[in-house]
Amino acid sequence: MADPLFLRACRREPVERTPVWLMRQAGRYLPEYRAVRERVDFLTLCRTPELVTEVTLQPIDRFGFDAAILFSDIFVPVTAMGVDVAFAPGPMIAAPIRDRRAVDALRVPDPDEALGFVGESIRMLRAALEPRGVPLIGFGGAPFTLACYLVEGQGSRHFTAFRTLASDDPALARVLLDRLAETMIAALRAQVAAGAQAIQLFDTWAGLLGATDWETWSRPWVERIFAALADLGVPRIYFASGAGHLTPRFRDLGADVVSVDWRTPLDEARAALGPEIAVQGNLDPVTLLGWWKTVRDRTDEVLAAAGGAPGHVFNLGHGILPATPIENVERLVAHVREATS
Ligand code: 1CP
Repeated sequence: MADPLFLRACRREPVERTPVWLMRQAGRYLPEYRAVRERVDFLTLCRTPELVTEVTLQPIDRFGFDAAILFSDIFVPVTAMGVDVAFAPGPMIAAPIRDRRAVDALRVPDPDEALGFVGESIRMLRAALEPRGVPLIGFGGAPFTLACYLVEGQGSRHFTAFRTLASDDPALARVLLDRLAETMIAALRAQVAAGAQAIQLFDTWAGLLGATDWETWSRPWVERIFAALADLGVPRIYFASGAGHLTPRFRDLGADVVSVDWRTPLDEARAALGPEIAVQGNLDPVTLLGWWKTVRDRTDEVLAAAGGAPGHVFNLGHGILPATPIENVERLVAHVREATS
């Protein structure tokens, strides 16, 4: 059997039609996901391989997406570093990491020991996905984005706490980022060893940074992670939101695919990235809350901007919103299929 469309598109090989999946495709907009969450809390769900498998497959079986993404969270490996994280619904850090003692206390966990449930989930998923012909994406958080939450303690508009720490005590900020990068390298290599066929690195908040600060506080650790995955031969995808001003800088990051948010048209992203990087995206998730006719027109605009050249994976510009009507997702998938075959 030929390689799945998604993997071929990531490698910029020709495909019969454009593959489609959506960030956060398993989640609260699905009644069957909410039913599982009524029974278990979020972290218990992430730590139970049978339930991870069930909710990861929910959107695959409902919509026929061309890729599955492991159901987990960027903070799952962080819990294994010895950080007390709760979800409400976003991550809440019981004791924000703000001084040398807190940074020194962070362990770099052995994923086989501390995150065995992730490997087990991936093995169960691969067995279930193989007959469906659907590949599995593993993922992790980029050190800058993880550090934003760890120092702030929770989500924030500006994440001033980490950015102030970086300016007041750059040496300490670097130790924190080093520790996070080491953890992510081990966790992501373990995901691939268990069967993940591509890796997406979420640097959601990178767009907060100006170009110089992104070069100083995000790039070195993302480069290190991608370099440490290079020998595994799986596509490496980088996602940053609100990062149009940084896109030309993603050319030599070690990413095979750049996931572009809705603010930057894909033809502009492609021009900035050059011919050797595939693009993923980039419908505005808010579009899916409106009339189908608008969804269709905007989807056609995304496909036109992606152009005919190989190397496009259709996706949203960020995660699907909980209020999204299911019918729009069904029609979106059918439309991308029909319009590109
Ligand atoms: O059921 C619930 O109440 C929990 C909601 C939820 C879900 C469904 C959280 C808490 N995480 C997840 C799953 C999740 N998180 C996935 C699953 C795979 C998928 O289907 O795509 C992924 C890839 C993530 C990644 C993630 N978590 C990111 C990066 C991606 C992004 O969307 O920007 C970030 C920033 C987080 C933190 C986080 N965890 C949960 C929430 C609600 C948040 C965001 C909080 C915030 O906005 O600051």
